[in-house]
Amino acid sequence: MDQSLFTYDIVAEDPKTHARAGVLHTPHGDIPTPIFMPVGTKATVKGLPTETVRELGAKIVLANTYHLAMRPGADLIEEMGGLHTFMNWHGPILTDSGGFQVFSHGDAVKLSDEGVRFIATDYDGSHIFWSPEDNMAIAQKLGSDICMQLDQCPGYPAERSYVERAVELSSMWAERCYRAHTRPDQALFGIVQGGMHLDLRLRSLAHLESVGDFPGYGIGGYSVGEDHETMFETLEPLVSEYMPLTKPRYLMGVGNPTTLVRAVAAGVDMFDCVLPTRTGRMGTAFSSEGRLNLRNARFARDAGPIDATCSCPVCTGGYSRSLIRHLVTQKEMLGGILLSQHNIHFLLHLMQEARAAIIEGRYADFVSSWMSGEGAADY
Ligand code: PRF
Ligand code: ZN
Repeated sequence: MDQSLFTYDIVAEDPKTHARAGVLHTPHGDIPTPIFMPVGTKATVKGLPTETVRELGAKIVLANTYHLAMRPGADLIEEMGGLHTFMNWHGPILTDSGGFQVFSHGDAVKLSDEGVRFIATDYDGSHIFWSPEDNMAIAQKLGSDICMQLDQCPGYPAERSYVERAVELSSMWAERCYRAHTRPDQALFGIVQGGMHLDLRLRSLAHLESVGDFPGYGIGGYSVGEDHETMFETLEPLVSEYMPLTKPRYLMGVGNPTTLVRAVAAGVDMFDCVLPTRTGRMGTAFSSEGRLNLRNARFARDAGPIDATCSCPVCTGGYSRSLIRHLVTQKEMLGGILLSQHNIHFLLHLMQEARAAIIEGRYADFVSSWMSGEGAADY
């Protein structure tokens, strides 16, 4: 498959860490890396009009094939002109495969060599079967710029034999997705699995490299219940020593600010997570002082912004902690909307700062100053 539209230029490499700054080219625009990608599972970054998402500085958003295939359906979206037109976002879009739903659905999925059978517990309870080919057909109808292979994400802790089987299945499916994927204006990324076992991760990676020339690689199966140190024990060597230098590396489902800062040092380029929007809707803000719970009574008479060091439209626009506390405790929808904006800005801005530091060759200092700051304490 010709994937020549998706070249990845490395712009700078940090001298003391494995961090790099790059530009990933896609048909709907260029993506500067490292980058955080806001999640719009059901064709919407919850609560935010797309122009707001763009004004916050997002360069690419996520959507999910499983959820969109359930409602409103891939045929309908195709009929409406494809996902970009449908969701009124004309920049790059990445669609995840449904591999994470294999994990989050627990007992409501049955796996076989042939594919996944989901019991659609979050919709109408219908049973649907997806082969890797079905998954690719859906992704190609949606027309995202980047789609992900169908994979199996094991939880943690898990028996080694279970993780080994997940690698085997994901490898087999990678091959079938690769063969079934034919859209030259859409990139297909393989996904490295293997849990907390470096040898299994390397087996998974070697298999992907033998399948073909993927224009990028997802790193799945982390942030599934393990602690940070356990994650970095295998993530760090995997990324810094073994993953191909010239391809973008996407750490899936990770949005913790401190984890982002450290993973960039290991050489990760792309991240996505529901954390900024999901916790925002619950009243939580990222800040230079760590995580803040805006429901707390100590903010009742606080006239200041969420974070005095933040340049987001909420913090510079006159919205006080006092007002936001009132909104979230009263379940007024503006509370979650404002916090989602602030939190997305926080991660986009963190990655912009990281990129500037890499380009100036001072990323090691950036990491140490982040790790010693108040903001890192909580994460
Ligand atoms: N696979 C897929 N999507 C994902 C993951 C995965 O392992 C994760 C793991 N944190 C998040 N999203 N396909
Ligand atoms: Zn802000």
